Amino acid sequence: IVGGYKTLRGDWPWQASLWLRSQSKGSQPLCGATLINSCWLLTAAHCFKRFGTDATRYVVKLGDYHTEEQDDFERVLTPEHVEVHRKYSSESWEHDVALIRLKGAEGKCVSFNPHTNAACLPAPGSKWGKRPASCVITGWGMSDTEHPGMLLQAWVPLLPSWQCKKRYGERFISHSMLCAGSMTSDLRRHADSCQGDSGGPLVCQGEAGRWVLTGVISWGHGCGDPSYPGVYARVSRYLPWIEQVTHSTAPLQH
Ligand code: 4AZ
Repeated sequence: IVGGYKTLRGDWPWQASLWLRSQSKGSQPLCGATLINSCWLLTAAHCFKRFGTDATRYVVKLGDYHTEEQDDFERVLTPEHVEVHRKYSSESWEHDVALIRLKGAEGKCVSFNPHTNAACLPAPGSKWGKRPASCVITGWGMSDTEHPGMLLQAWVPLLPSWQCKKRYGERFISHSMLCAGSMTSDLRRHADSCQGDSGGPLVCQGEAGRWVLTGVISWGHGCGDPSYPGVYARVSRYLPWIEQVTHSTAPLQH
C-alpha cells in the first residue's frame, strides 16, 4: 500500500495473507486474501501462477497485524483446496479471482474473534449509486511509509470505468474489473495498492456503515501514479461463482 497509513490491531479482521510453505527458509509471503466466511477466503488467481494450485504448498495467516512479530490473535492455517476461476487469463488478467478453502468440518473452520471475522459480500444485484463510495484497501505489500511489517490501509475513490479505460485502453478494462484511486495530482501522496497487496480486499462502506468486499486487488501500472489507477476484480460479478464453489457438495480434491 502506498500513500497509506498504519492500521490498528483488529480494524480489518477479514484481512488474511497467503504464504508459500518452505521448510528451509521459513514461509515466503505471496499475496493478500479476504476471509468471506468461516471456511473460505477470496484472493487473486494470479497468486497461484508461479507455484500452482496444490493447497499443501501454502499457508494462510489470519488475525495478523505485524508480519515480523508474533501477534496474540495470529493463526497459521493450512488450506485444503484452491479453486482458481476457470476463465482466468494471465494475458488479459481477466477473472483474476481464486477461492481458498480452509481445513475443518463443514461451515466451521475458524472461529471468529475481534481479530478474525468475515467481510460481507455485496448483496446480489446491488450497485453503487452515482455517489462515489468510500473505499479502503489494506495490505502488507510494498509501501512508502516507515511502518515495515505493519498492516497498512489507504482510502481510495472508485473511478468510473470510462476514466480508467481512457488511461489503460478500452480493451484492457473489462466489465469484471473496477478501478480505484485518485487521478488528481494535487495530493502529496497517492493512495494505491502495490506489489504484494494483490489478492487482498477493497472494501466499501455501504448502508448502515457495513463494510462490503467490493474488489480484489489485481493489477495496475506501477503504484501511486495518478495517471494509472489500481485495477480490481469486481466482486459483484463473481457472486454466482462464489456461491457455486463454496456450496459445492462434491468432494474437494487437490
Ligand atoms: C502487483 O504487482 C500489483 N497499483 C498490485 C496492484 C497494483 C500494481 C501492482 C496497483 O501485485
